[in-house]
Amino acid sequence: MSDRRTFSSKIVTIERYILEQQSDYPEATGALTNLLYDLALSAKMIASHTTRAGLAGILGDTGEENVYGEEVQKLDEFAERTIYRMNDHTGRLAAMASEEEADIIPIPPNYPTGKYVLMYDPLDGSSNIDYNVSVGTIFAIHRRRTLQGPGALEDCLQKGSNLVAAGYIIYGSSTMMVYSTGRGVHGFTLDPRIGEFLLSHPNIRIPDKPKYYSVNQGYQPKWSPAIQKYTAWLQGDNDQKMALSLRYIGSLVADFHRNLLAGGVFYYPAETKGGSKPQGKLRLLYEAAPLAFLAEQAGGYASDGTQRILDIEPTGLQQRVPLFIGSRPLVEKAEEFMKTEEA
Ligand code: FBP
Repeated sequence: MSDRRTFSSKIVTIERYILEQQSDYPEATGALTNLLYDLALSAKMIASHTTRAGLAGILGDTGEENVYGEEVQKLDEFAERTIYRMNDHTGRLAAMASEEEADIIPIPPNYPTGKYVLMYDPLDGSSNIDYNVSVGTIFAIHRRRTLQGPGALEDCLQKGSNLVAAGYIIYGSSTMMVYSTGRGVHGFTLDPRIGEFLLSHPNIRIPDKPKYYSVNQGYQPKWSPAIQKYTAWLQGDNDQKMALSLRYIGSLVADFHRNLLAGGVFYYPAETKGGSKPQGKLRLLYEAAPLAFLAEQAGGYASDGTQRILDIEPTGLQQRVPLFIGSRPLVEKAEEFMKTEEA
């Protein structure tokens, strides 16, 4: 009989881990725990489609357009429906809001409401689905502000620093769920043989020595001089030792995930020279703020170039912000370049 001590690495499911974390909060009601469970289950259902996307007749678009006039991919719609159906009847939520919808999503009147609000991007990077590139789901959880009954817009328009929890699921070579409840960032890999998310990346910290910079350099002519100089600095113009390697997938969750594990910076700047994105492309509530929460929990930082993403007071559900996120020194350097430009 082999010596059991040789393989002592604990097998920890996400459910068990969430429950263990909850036990540190004697006052906890279990609502947040169960909400994270439901998101993990939604992820498994979506993953069961992404992993066989080419077969499942789920490639391509639905022929409909979303609030931004973008084509809605079938998988997008499936992900949207799955997350909604998993959470509309549980009594844990006051309201939801989706990157795909113009307004907040009320809880059906025949179901009870609860103390949290769920913001989500059902399938980020969806323009990459047909090319078998990793895509992701991003979620953010706030405590409601309104006292009771149906949730309202003000429950959703909260600063990132108020977040109770945030995370993403990446549907890539493996499916992973990475989240934080404000006590570190933890990654779980889905084992399709047993259908369980198992702890694979406890306490993720962004490495001190960065490797990559991630930006769509195709837009460079539309950037401000400060961003041009910043990009040159990342390429080691001033100090070759600094030169980072460029990696850009064009799927935010995949680009963020790589830099979280390997060290680096992802940025989607504003286009100030005649571009079509004066505030960048990414949405504050569904993309920038939840990932900023994770970045800071992993020792990194996120900024719009002039201020901390988590301090930005949202003005609308579809608000876009320029985003610089990842290794703290690299993001602070972007702020430095932007400041010189302002001076
Ligand atoms: P969607 O929310 O429409 O998927 O757009 C977001 C996104 O695809 C991000 O995942 C990615 O970082 C970015 O847009 C890519 O934009 P671009 O093609 O302009 O580089």
